[in-house]
Amino acid sequence: MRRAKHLIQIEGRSILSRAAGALLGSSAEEVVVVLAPGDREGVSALGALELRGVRVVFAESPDEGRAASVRAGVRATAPGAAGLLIALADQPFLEAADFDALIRAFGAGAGGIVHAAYAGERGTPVLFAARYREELLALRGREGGRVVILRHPGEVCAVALDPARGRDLDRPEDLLVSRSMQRTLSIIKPDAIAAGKLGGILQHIEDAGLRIVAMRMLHLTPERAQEFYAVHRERPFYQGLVAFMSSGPVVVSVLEGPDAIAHYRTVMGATNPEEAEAGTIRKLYATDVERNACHGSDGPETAEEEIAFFF
Ligand code: RTP
Ligand code: MG
Repeated sequence: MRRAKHLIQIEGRSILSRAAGALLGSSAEEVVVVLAPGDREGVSALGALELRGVRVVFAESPDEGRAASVRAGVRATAPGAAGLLIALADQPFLEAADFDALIRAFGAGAGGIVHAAYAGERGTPVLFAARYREELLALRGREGGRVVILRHPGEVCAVALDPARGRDLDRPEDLLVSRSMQRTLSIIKPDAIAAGKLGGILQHIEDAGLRIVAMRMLHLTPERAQEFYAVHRERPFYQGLVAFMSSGPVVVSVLEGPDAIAHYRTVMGATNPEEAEAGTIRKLYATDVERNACHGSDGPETAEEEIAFFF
């Protein structure tokens, strides 16, 4: 792994921290992170995870290849551990449940070596029974756990995991897509529905490269509209906004795509249609600054809250 790769951020968190956090949430008894010697940035990327029990060790000879990392990690684990699960920082989308699936299969006696499989292909993480400890400690150079797996074909068991979560960041194009993949909440407001613009706006959204991954038509009560727009409680337009948003049906949807949050705000245009750029939804369909056809989340936290509000 290139020196700084584990520091790459996805949605504000390094891939190292994401992977270590998922492991910490699993039923693994201890989590050891192996870093290159002197990798202070790696240590600080882990931040509070260290306080929560993630232990950091440094590879013995960083230039040797992955064997040195495997050895350092194996050496650092408790000698009494029943198994050793080897995971990589560059699979930042795996979740605690994925690691648990391997641990469960191992606990159920599926085999002495349990590895992830993605669409039938062998992949990482891999869980080795404690009896392979010495073989792992004997790895040298660029050898990895694979060498041990190939030596014991009869002991190997595969656990199928979702390829989307198991994808790694070896290819730069994966990174470009995954780094910015986001979800945002859209509301097509009562004015646009009443004017028969729902179909046009949805088409506009899809043509802009946003994928509609969930959708529902509903009629907000004044109470729900108040709650949704609670941040604007003190604003002079609040009462009018609540009355408008509960005046007729709306269509709420979850949009997904690269940089979906900012991208959808651009596609919508400025709050006030008079200031909106040509070709934006609000320029095309909004009536005025209040009856402005659509809503889109304004940041990652609000997107998460607003999606949970409706779905
Ligand atoms: P939204 O939240 O709906 O996506 O719109 P926004 O971020 O562009 O605008 P925001 O400032 O959050 O305002 C929320 C909604 O309140 C109505 N509004 N009325 N009468 C007014 O001056 C006024 N200003 C805002 C609009 O419906 C706006 O979208
Ligand atoms: Mg807003």
